[in-house]
Amino acid sequence: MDTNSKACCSASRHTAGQEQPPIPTLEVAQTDVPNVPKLQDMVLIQGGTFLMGTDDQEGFPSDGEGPVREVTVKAFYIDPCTVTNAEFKQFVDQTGYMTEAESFGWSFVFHLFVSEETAKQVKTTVQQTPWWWVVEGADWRHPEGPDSHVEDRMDHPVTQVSWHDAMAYCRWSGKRLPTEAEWEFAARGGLVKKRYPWGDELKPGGKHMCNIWQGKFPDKNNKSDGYAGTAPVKAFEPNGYGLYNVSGNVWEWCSDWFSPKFHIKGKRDNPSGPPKGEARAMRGGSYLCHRSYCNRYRVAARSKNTPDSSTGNIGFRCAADVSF
Ligand SMILES: [Cu+2]
Repeated sequence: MDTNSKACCSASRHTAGQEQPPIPTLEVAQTDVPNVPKLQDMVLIQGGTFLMGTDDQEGFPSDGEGPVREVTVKAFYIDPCTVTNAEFKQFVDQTGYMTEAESFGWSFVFHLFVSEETAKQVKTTVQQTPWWWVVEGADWRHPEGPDSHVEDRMDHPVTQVSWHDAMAYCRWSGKRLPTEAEWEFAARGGLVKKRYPWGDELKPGGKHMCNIWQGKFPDKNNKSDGYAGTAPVKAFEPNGYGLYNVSGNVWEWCSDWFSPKFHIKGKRDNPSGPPKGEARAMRGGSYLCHRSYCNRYRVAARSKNTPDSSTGNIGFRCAADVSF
């Protein structure tokens, strides 16, 4: 099999073959004055020039991981962690915001997490990635369907949030999504041309460094890293800049439109991606990534999804400008 054509481990809304209701309105109410970001809780990245991308043989050239190129980013702030369920709840409590999964009435849940009861109502799975089931009533509060809840994992990353939802949260918090270049600069933690945020070896000294899949994808996860689904946002060691879980755990939305080619000729000074597109970039891989199928927990790996899509393995991390 051509490994370059392997799909990523997430699923997009249009692949479910469901009839789509009209695009929901996603504006946060006008009366909500955006908060001032708490910069003291963020990591200041000084910016500079770095080697972005990879020509790694283990990579997916068709994703546009290469070529390795010099890219410059300006100074910016980034959150050490992805947004948690607790933080997202605060946003929803204050604004009454309704996510896209709630508007559509369903979201994608990984098959092993669906209860027997909920499984009875599942009619649709994704053809190319049959481990994604369309579950009615799945949303950020109920990531595995109506009979699940996040109350015992408020310090885990929020999931089942679309790119639009992430943008709404960013507006409310006074922050923004990082560009792909900023994300990769920060995720590398100061290391140069390394495969992972901590170095070139996946498990240095046999130690698990991130939350990905162990076992046989997609049916047997032996959880030797301690987790089948999401892990708390501060699980595992942070990278050299103090960022947690840039590899694995959940995919992280970036602000760029995704293109596998645009960056080859695009500007390399604070690049922000193509002017238009169909899907938004995501970085970092997730707890579903496995060497045999989707090793996109590498720091240069890329993926994409449509901005209205949500799954149980996509979340986001916020950034902010240095001056306001
Ligand atoms: Cu993956």
